Amino acid sequence: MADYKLTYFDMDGGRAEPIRMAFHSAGIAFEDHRISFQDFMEMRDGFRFRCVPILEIDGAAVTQSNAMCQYVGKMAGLYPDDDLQALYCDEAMGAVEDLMHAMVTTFGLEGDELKAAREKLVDGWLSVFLKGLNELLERGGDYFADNRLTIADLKMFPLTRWLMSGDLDHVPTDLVGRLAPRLAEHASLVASDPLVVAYYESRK
Ligand SMILES: N[C@@H](CCC(=O)N[C@@H](CS)C(=O)NCC(=O)O)C(=O)O
Repeated sequence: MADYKLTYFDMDGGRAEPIRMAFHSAGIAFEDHRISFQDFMEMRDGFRFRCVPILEIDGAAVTQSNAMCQYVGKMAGLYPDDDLQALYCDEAMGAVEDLMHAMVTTFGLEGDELKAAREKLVDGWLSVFLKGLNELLERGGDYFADNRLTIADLKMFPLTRWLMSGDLDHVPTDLVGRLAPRLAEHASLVASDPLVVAYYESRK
């Protein structure tokens, strides 16, 4: 078995979370290397694209979280075999990436600047992406692809949970429920999946 080391921020969310859950589900041991923001600033020049997550496989670094999701998702049986279903899975993961990029533009802002940026985000790209992701669920049923839990659901769920948590200033906690009711239901479904429950039990 290869030696896996996944480097990311010390948070139960973000781009590394679906990869951690997939490793856990596959029963594949990996080093869950969690770093502080200060660590990141010191290390970032050594990262190929100056960002995380980084997956090292036998010491060789790989970047791009969706590629990692596909790779580990396949090993965990969480990625569709069927090409069309794989396309649906990838579409959802790509949309989540784009939404994350839109959200990041508001990070680091404070006070009135943050409020204005978040309100613009809520009325603009956040609404667009929530409605679009809701549509993907209307197409796919309860899940994004393959009529079952895949790595795309594991990528979406931590973000939905965050958007509904109240931890993001000026993002109303009922926004997801109002604009994307299927997505809110999806978050509950994924949260109660035995795979996800077992992963968070293992984190206690
Ligand atoms: N396309 C990359 C994007 C990675 C990315 O933007 N990572 C963020 C953390 S979630 C990051 O490292 N941000 C710090 C920075 O850009 O300085 C991927 O999917 O892995």
